[in-house]
Amino acid sequence: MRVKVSEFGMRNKGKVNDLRLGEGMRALEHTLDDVERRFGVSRREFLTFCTAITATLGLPSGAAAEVAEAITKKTRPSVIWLHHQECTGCTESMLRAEHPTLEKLILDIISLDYHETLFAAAGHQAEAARKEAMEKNKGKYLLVVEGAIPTKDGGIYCKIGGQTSLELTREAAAGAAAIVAIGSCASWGGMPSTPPNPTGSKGVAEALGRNDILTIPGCPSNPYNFLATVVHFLTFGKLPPIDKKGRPLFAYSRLIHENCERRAHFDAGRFALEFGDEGHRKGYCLYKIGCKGPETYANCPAVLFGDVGMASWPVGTGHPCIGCSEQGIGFAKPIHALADLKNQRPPVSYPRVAEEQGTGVNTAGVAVLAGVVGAAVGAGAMLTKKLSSLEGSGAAGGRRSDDGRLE
Ligand code: FSX
Ligand code: SF4
Ligand code: F3S
Repeated sequence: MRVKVSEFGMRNKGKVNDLRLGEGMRALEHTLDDVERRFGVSRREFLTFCTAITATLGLPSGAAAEVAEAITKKTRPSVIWLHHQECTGCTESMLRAEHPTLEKLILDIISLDYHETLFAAAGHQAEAARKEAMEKNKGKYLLVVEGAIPTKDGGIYCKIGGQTSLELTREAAAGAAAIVAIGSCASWGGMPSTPPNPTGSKGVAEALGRNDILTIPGCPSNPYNFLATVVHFLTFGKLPPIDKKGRPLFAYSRLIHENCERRAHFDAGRFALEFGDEGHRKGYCLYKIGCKGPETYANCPAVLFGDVGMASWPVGTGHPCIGCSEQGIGFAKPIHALADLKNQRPPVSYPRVAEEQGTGVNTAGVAVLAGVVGAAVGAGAMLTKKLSSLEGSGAAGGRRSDDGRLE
């Protein structure tokens, strides 16, 4: 079993290579002897992992030594993992990584004391184990919640062991050191909350009325983001900094559009117009077939997904991002609908891919022409009027509406 840099994000490779193992890391050498046996990786691979995860978390390279020390020396934090309304995809994506090392790492650095899907125990035994773990680790355990919480009609639409999801979560939250909502369902309601939301599904923070819950949205969530969050908790005894929606800044502070490998095509006006057309086959930008990358905050293009190699994320494989991690976008906005462009617009100076190059005049061209003639005859107002009628008639070509659509 080998840990590869790609497992922690190919896009971090450069950063990892740039990092130097400092004094702190060398001082740790003697504590690394057990690494091979415990994690099934060589010491070098383990240190590479520590520097990669440090880079992912946006920490200075020196912190890699602290991360390595925490993973090798600290007591594994107790984790109680609850399931509510969801498909278990978040657990599955964590466990079914192509390289089982990721799963091994996650399960080796935490003490998973209660997890309904993975537990061998059932019924009263499982309930007793949950209560015992909560009691034994009171105030110290990490509560991970997967799935939305139904709140309508007293929350009767999801019950385990006779208790509603809401009751179970309240009970477990009371003694938790920190709470992580994993997946879009637990973060903001996700798919179960899709209108008309018959069970009144809510995310954990809303259901509990708290604003200190870390959310890792995504359907499913990316296991690297969970792993990085746990490593931060283990190393520093607290969760990483979050934004207003509870998302860790290291993973959700940038729009997908800002890191997308197809961005150059967007900027150059080269778009797929339908699935399988020339632009799609050539790997052009997927904006016009509904990509929500311009309005979705996540690090998918940077950390990738599923360990199947380069380009293993939705847009990389040729499918527009559906905004699965973004409240109000995923499962709410139609997949084919155009994304709202938050801070970038497709340029108006390029014709569409489907249009013959070199035909017609585009808006920018008309504007330049208007400026030259206006200066010459000193009749700017008149020309502005003419320009609008030109655009209105469609003669200008390439005119875009406010949402960036070509008209
Ligand atoms: Fe939801 Fe995750 Fe989607 Fe499924 O748990 S985020 S439905 S992948 O399983 O909660
Ligand atoms: Fe990438 Fe989508 Fe942005 Fe195009 S619209 S650059 S495919 S994120
Ligand atoms: Fe989801 Fe879009 Fe990332 S669909 S997995 S947020 S690329």
